[in-house]
Formats: sequence, C-alpha cells, structure tokens
Amino acid sequence: MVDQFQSNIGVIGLGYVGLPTAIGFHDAGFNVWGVDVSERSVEMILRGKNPTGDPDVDDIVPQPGSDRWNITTNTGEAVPNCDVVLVTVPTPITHDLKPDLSYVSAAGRAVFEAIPKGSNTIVVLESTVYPGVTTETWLPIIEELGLVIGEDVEIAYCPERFNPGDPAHGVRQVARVIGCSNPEVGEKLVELYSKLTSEDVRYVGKLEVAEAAKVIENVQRDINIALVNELARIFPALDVDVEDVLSAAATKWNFHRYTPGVGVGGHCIPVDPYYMIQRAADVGVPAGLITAARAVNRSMPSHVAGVVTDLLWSAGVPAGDAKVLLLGWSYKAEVGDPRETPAEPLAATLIGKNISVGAWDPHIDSSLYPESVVPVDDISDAKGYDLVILVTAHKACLEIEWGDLLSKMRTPIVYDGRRVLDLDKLESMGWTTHAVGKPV
Ligand code: SAJ
Repeated sequence: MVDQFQSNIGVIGLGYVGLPTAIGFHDAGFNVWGVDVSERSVEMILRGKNPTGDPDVDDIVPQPGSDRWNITTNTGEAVPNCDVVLVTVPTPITHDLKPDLSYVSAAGRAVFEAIPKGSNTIVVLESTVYPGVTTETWLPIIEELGLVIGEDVEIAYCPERFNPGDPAHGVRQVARVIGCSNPEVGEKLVELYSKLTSEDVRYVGKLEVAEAAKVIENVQRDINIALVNELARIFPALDVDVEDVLSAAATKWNFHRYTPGVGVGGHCIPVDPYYMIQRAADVGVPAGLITAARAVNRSMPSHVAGVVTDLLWSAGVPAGDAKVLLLGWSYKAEVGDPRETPAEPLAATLIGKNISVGAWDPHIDSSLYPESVVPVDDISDAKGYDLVILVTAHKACLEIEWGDLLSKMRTPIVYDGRRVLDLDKLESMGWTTHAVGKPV
C-alpha cells in the first residue's frame, strides 16, 4: 500500500521523461497531478493519447476515467494537492552553446508560488543540469516568496535516466540517485522512487553530487563516442576498417564498444557536456578533454559530407547536379526526435556544395525538415539519386527494398553512416558501398 504521506505526486512537464514518470507513479497506485504548458499535450493525454515522440509510451497512457489521474495546464491547481512535486522540464543549450535554465526557473517559480504555507512540500528537479543549478536557481525564488525550507518546502535532485526508444530502460527499470541537503528527506525520496523502479535507488548526499553524477554519465558517453569517431577518421587513412579494429578490441573484457557514426544527436549527449564545460569555466578549471570530444563529434557531419562529395566527384557526377538521399533524420533509431540531429548539419553542408538533398524518415513528420531539404514521403518514390546515406539506423531504413531503390538510382552509391548495413550483400546486388570508418 502506498505510504499515506507520499500518496500525491505532481509532475511538471509531461514530455518524454515526465509523462512516463507520471504514468509510472499512477500505475504504482499514487494520485498523480500532471502539468504541461502545452494545451495540445494535455488534451491528447486526457484522451489517453501519447504526445511524445517515443513509441514506448503509446499504449501505457491511462485511459480517461481514473480518479487518480489529473492532467492540467494549471500548476496552481495541481501543486496544493501534492506532497511531492517532480520537475521534468527541458534544459537545452542556447545558440551559443550555453545552458538554458529558463524552463527550470519558470517551472520552479510556478510551483513555489502555489505551495501552501506549512505544507513542507518536497520539490524534486529531475532535468539534467550542472552541479549547483538547483540551489542557485531555486533558493533565490524560495527566499523571494518568503517560503521557509523545512517548513513550507524542501528541494532535492534526482536525475532522470530514461532511454527513449529502449523499453528495457524505462522509468520503471532504471537505477536512481537522490541528492538533498536534508538526509531525512533524501531517505523519504528513496522510499518513494523505490515504488517507481525495480532497480537500485540510493541517497548520495548533497544535491550537487547527484547533479554531477548525471552530467558526467553523459559526458563519459560523449567522450567514448568521440574516441571511436576520431579513430574512424584515422584508420581509413591506414587502409584499415575501424569496425574491424573495434570488434577485435572488444574481445578484451573491459573494452567498452561504441560505434562511429555520422554524428551525435539528441537532447542529452551533445548537450550535457556543455553544462560541465560551463561549470568548469565558472570555477576557472580547464575542461580540455570534454571540449575536444564535443569538437570531434560536432565535426562528423561535415566530415561525412566531405567524404560523400569526393565519392560523387570521383564517380563522375557533375558538380551542381548531384542528388543525395538521407535515410533517416531522427537523432536515434526507433524514435521520432529531430533534436540536435546530425542530419541537419550534414544536409546543410551538402546543400552548401550545391548538392540537392532529399530525406525519408517514417518516424519524422515531413513538416520538421528544413525548407532546403526535399521530403520523401514514400521511399518507393525516391528516384534519380546519386548516393544514399544511412543516417539513422531505424529498422524501417535497414529493411527498405534495396533492389527497388537500386533500380531507380542514377548512380548506385550507398554510404552507411551508422555501420549497420550488410555491405557485402549490397555489393552483390550492384551497389557501390562505402561507410564511416571504412577505407574508400
Ligand atoms: N551514438 C553514436 N555511437 C554510439 C552510441 C550513440 O554515434 O556508440 C549516437 C546516437 O546515434 C545518437 C547519440 O549518439 O545520435 C546519442 O545516442 P544515445 O544512445 O546516447 O541516446 P540518448 O541521447 O537517448 O541517450 C539516452 C540518455 N539517457 C538519459 O539521459 C536518461 C543517456 O544518458 C543514456 O546513456 C543513453 O540513452 C543510453 O544509455 O542509451
């Protein structure tokens, strides 16, 4: 039975993390108050529909009728009903690659303004930030509103660890860490989150420890991917396929296998390192490795565009007349999410070289493509292309009718930007094949 103290949970922000979190607590027996600024999202959720791009959420949205499922655009209506409020709002970066904390600040203010005096409501930030953000952003608002920590409100940090498009790592299957200056509150939150996930949940001390843990999880991933991307540029020059080298190295028990690609996209991996870089800069400590890894990963789309351009010229395709088709636009397989997708700079670089670019991605609505990209709604309509780049390893991309596409190509060149295609099989069909990290 759910602990009476913590039976009312608020979730602010019902996106790819907040909605599954709200559903998870609802399924665990809690009264849930979900809030989102988007009328469209609220309306869809109230109809039992999934407004996020993650297909894993499609069939778990509670159907209308549950009296424990309250969805609204009004934070002020929801918060007074809640013992604990979780904030799962975006933490993007600005155009000059600085952390954008405006959503954290706005959501915090809306929550704190609605907290009843004396309720000691626990407010937990889940969004990815850098160490110090929760207190630096929220304490001034709490003080301005005359709220007292320990009487009216407590704040804590519990990073979301959710892997879109990966049903094995949903909110109910991932370990969690909780940071809070008040150990008693920390332990209460351990008890609460232990009702959401079957994995390990632990109190790790002050907020900054939990904030830092989350950021470095993604920094480490970005650096690891940058290593294989850098090797994917070195080994072809040595006439060696990087994938052969990585597979050989991966026979060692503690070699972590990553895969080179056309780039690193999404709202986590290419974003979070900038939070760490910013924080290091704030305290005057160099973050050279983290910065260099970002530069390597950000350079991949233009690197691939350069290789592809050379392939077109050496195949005799006249400059200014070439047509390239991108298979996949989303940043990651099996999700429909264009945020920070490497497809965008890849297409822009090719178009900048007077190459016409078409894109086909069954997970992405054509309205999301940039103006300069020609949407291909049905892959069987793709004809007259000189080169196809596999950008996103969607199952649908791997399973297209490669023979049919081949028959419609002007020049039958395929470039595997994710190292997932059976290049020998494609060669046997008549394709000329190339791939990231493979000698030309
Ligand atoms: N990528 C590569 N090579 C790799 C792995 C990924 O190029 O070996 C690219 C992907 O194509 C994609 C980008 O990196 O463009 C990010 O891929 P990702 O698998 O890391 O996917 P994300 O961004 O959804 O990361 C999520 C994150 N989860 C949370 O933030 C809760 C991240 O922390 C997880 O580590 C990651 O899932 C995961 O474990 O898969």
